[in-house]
Amino acid sequence: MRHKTKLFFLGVCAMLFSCNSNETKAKKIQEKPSKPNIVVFYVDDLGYGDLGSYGAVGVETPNVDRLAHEGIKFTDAHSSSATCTPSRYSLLTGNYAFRNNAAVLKGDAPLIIDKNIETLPDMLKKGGYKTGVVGKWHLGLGDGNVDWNKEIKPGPLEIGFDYSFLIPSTGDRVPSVYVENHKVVNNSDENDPIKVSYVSKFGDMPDGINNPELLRQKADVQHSGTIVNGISRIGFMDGGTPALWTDEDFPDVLTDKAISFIEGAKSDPFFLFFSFHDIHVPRLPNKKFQGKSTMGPRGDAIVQMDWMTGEVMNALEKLNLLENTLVIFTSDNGPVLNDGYEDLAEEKLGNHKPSGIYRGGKYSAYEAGTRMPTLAFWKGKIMPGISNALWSQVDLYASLADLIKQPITDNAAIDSQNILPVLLSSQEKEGREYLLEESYTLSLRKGNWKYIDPFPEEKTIPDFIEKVKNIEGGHMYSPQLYNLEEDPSEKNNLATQYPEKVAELKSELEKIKNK
Ligand code: NG6
Ligand code: CA
Repeated sequence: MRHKTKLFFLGVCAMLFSCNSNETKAKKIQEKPSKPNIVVFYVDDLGYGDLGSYGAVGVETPNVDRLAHEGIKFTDAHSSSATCTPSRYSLLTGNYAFRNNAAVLKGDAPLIIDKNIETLPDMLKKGGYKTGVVGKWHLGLGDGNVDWNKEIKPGPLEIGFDYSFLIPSTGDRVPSVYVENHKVVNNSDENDPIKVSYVSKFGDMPDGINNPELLRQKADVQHSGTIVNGISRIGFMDGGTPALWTDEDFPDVLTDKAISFIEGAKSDPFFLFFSFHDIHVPRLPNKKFQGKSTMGPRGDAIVQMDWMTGEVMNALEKLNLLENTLVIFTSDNGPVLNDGYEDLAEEKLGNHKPSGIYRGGKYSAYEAGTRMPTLAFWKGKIMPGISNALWSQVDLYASLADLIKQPITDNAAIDSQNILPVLLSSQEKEGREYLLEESYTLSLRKGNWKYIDPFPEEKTIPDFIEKVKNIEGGHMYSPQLYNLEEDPSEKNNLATQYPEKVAELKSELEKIKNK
């Protein structure tokens, strides 16, 4: 009897012990950081109003809208800047671009990201990720005087990416060739080396000024350099005939590369930065998409971008990765219609409003410069909803570091704030207290207040934004203050009415500048 009791007692103990250890195991598994794949769809020049789910008319975007309906649709998420290079710089470094004077780069500019800082892909790689970038780069390559016929570095592989397939600068800048890892693709003719100049015309290739009869789209003077594929570009190039791209192939080429990267990386967690050429100029959508909107090439390029997004999502679904992949969809800066080429973007606009209700667009200090259509999708993990939390793409660094529980190195990502809860739930309202918007000046948001820093008297306000681009730049010699709650379109400057608010935001801005 006694013996039996003892056995029973021992048995219960063993059970309890094993329960306990099971519990600890379960806890441990829970505590293990989740390492989902991360895909960032980064569209070029897509405005707040350019998607069906954000009110577009004249163009349908069912694939992207699916992410909006099944994930979080953000209404107050921002690119760091109203132009491309600075926004990309901030996203990949977690630092504001003004700290590095990062501005729109020429096509032969050296890499502007310091190899010694820990970038977003560096951080993710340390956390066990395979990292890849496919598409537009525009952050410079090489360290000055790049030779396009040799190894091109430093570039993405030197700042944390395992794989890169690039449009090196922009579609409207030479060289019009793809760069895969360190090499130009198909640069196969030794007797026809690639040469590039941003100073003057050279070589035998025709240009837009001397051979306008060869052009498929008329261009402004800046875009009247070397003609490739019937389109004149910014800058001059010669050689590399077998390597020259055909713009209409971008959707297939880039989507294939993105999907192959995913297929090759799927046994590790992976990070894919899929950086679209669309809907930047020159807008030359593939035949599959021509005439698919009522807005001409700009609308058709939106359809093309939607298709590319859908193809990558389908690939993730086929590979059974949707429940283990955080997808973020956003754009690098606000919309522009006429950005150098005559492609009927203005004429065919109809009732479509690329900036939605917001004022300005690309280059602008007003909201449409940086307020981006932004979505977060993660099947089974993120519940559908709309979020008006305030956050910036510069925050992706700290937020993704928290997601995968990877510490941030000292002095890295100094401007990035952890807004992970906002990224994962529309119920989480607490975004940033202050948000910086970069344009040709700096603006600061606090809640619904928006302050735009004036230009100093001695600096000339760039007038091409209004004059050439037909966009309200919002750059002035006096301070501006708007209350976006009552006045989302920034029509009533309240700076003289609320001097103390101006002073508060100005002093906060100074603190950020001097950090
Ligand atoms: C500008 C180009 C514009 C575009 C832009 C960069 C003018 C006159 N020209 O210099 O066409 O290429 O640079 O666009 O503005 S971005 O999206 O890469 O920032
Ligand atoms: Ca852009």
